Parts: sequence; structure tokens; C-alpha cells
Amino acid sequence: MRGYDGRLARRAARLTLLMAFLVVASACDAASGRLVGEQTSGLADTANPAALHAESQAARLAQPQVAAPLAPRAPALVAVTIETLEVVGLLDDDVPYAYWTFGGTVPGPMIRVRQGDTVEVTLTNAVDSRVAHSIDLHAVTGPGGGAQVTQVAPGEHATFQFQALNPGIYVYHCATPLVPQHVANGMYGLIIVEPPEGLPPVDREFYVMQGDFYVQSPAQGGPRSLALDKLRDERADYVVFNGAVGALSGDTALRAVVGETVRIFFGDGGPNLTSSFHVIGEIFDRVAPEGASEWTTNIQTTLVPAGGATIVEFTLEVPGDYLLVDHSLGRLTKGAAGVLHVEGPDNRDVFHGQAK
Ligand SMILES: [Cu+2]
Repeated sequence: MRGYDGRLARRAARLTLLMAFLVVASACDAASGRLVGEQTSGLADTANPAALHAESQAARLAQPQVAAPLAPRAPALVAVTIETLEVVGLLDDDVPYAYWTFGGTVPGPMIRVRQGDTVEVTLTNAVDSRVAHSIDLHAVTGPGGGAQVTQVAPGEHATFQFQALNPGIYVYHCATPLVPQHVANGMYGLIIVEPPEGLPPVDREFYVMQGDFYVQSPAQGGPRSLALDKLRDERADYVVFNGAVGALSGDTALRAVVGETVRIFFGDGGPNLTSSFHVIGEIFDRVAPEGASEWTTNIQTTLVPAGGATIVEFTLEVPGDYLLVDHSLGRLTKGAAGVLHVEGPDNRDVFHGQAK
């Protein structure tokens, strides 16, 4: 009980910290956001996954970047290479975790292609991995979504091609048995298949995925690892955005400016929990529910199933800090919160008031 009480106390402290983001502006960079028009690629340089094998060096994993919107073009052959990496990073303060990842981040790299493209996927499993990995992309039409032909042992690689037939936003994940074990260790990401005309332009795009984690402390010490009994019984210790408690806060909070339109590509890696995705203090002007091609307007909270994804868009009228949550709010105590920090002039017509 004592250990449990301690965990509750730490979670209460985290909750207090997160709620403080609502009233205290933080000066930070948008490591996981893209101002549309910027052309950068690769990982944010907040951490080097290769340096995270030792627990003593553990830090939060780097944040994946948003893939750039596509310029108008005819269907093409697009090569995508991803390496699976088993790395240690901080799941929470003082909680190192033995993640399994695509590309060293949770979620893995965002893939962005055009409807009609032929996508050549090469999956490489790092030579120092302990187990085999694979990839099942929900954008694939074909057996196993690619998983049957990408079961790769450590140090090996596999390549396959598929044609992106359907536009939308799709989860990809590892599909090596025990599949929920690989997913629960962090092996998921998003692939966007843009329609031929592309997505409507917005000012800023963000990449966020929810996941549930089940932890145990190995008897021999070292970083935490997956607790299979908790996974089976759906007793999550952590429910987080982008792989760790506080991953979208401080210097990795989402950032935007009053007047901008923002788009969040939001996926749920699971493996177990459906998300009731909500941004406190905002209304989604448009939602592509479950990633559908038809948009729905004026939504407060949208359901995102495990293994599913959505696109939400809204315009920012009022400065402040807006909290991304799973509105199954008990999960706030397990880490399900992120910060969208909005700067700009007050807009008293839309909102004003004074805190007591
Ligand atoms: Cu795997």
C-alpha cells in the first residue's frame, strides 16, 4: 500500500503541475509542431536514441516531427525506410522504460504519401535488438498490412511495395507475436495518405498519438518493462501522449499564435484503450471522424479507437494554454495531458475575465 500511496502522491503532484500550465505561460519551442511552409525532416535533436541504452543516461525520447504537406504531383514511387530500435527512455520522472520503437521515437516517424502512390517500405531491425519486429500499416491493401513479409530478426531487413488506394489517416504498428506486447512497448505511428488535391492549407500541423503503458520492475533491476498480466487485464499504469508523461509540455509543448488555424493528426496506438480526445477551452471546427473523408463540424470531443486516428482542425482566437486530454478524465492522473501554448493579443469580445 505504501508504494501505491507514493505513486498516487506523485500522480497528484503531476496533475498539479499540468494544471499549472493553464495559468502559467512557458517559453518553449514546438518540437512536435510544424509551421506549414517549413521544410525540415528527421528527428528533433532533444535526444539521441542511440545514447539511451544505459539507464543512467535515460531521458525522454525525442519527439517525432510532422511530415511536410505534399506539393501537387502525379502518383509516384515513394521509398520509406524505418529502423526498429529498442531503447531506454523516461516514461515518467525517475521511471526509465525499455521501449520498443520505430525510429527511436513514440510514435514512430510520420509517413506522408499521396493517394495512388506506390510505397516501397524497407524495415530494418537494429543489430542490437533482442527480438524480431515487423510493420502492419492500416493504409495497406494486402495480407497482414505488410506484416507477413516484414518479420525481421535483429540485424536483418525486408522490403515490400503497396499502392495507397484509399486516402485518409492510418495507424501503423508492429505485428510480431505477441502483438499487443510490441504495441504496448511503443511500436506505432501514423501514415497520412493525402487525396490528389492535398489537404486544405492550415498554418500549423501537429502529430500526437495516445498510448497505454503497463509496467513492472524486473527482478534483476534496470529499466521498467511490460507487465503482461496488466496488459491482459487492461490495467494501465500510464496513459500518455507521445510516449511519456509530460512529453507535450515545457520545451516540447505544442505552440501556435492567435489567428492561426491548426491541424492535429491524432492517433491512438492503444493497445487497449479508446480515447475521448478533447482540447480544454477549444471547439474543433472540423473533425474527420475516425479519419473519414467526410468532415464533421463543431465537435467538442471525438472518439478515437485503439488502432484508429482522426484529424481535428480549429482556429485560435484567444491566447493562453490549452490542455489536450483524453476526456475519460481519470486518465489525467495517469499522464494523459499535453499543452498547446497560444501567444498573441487578447480578444475580449470572445473571452475576458479575471481570476480571483
Ligand atoms: Cu515489434
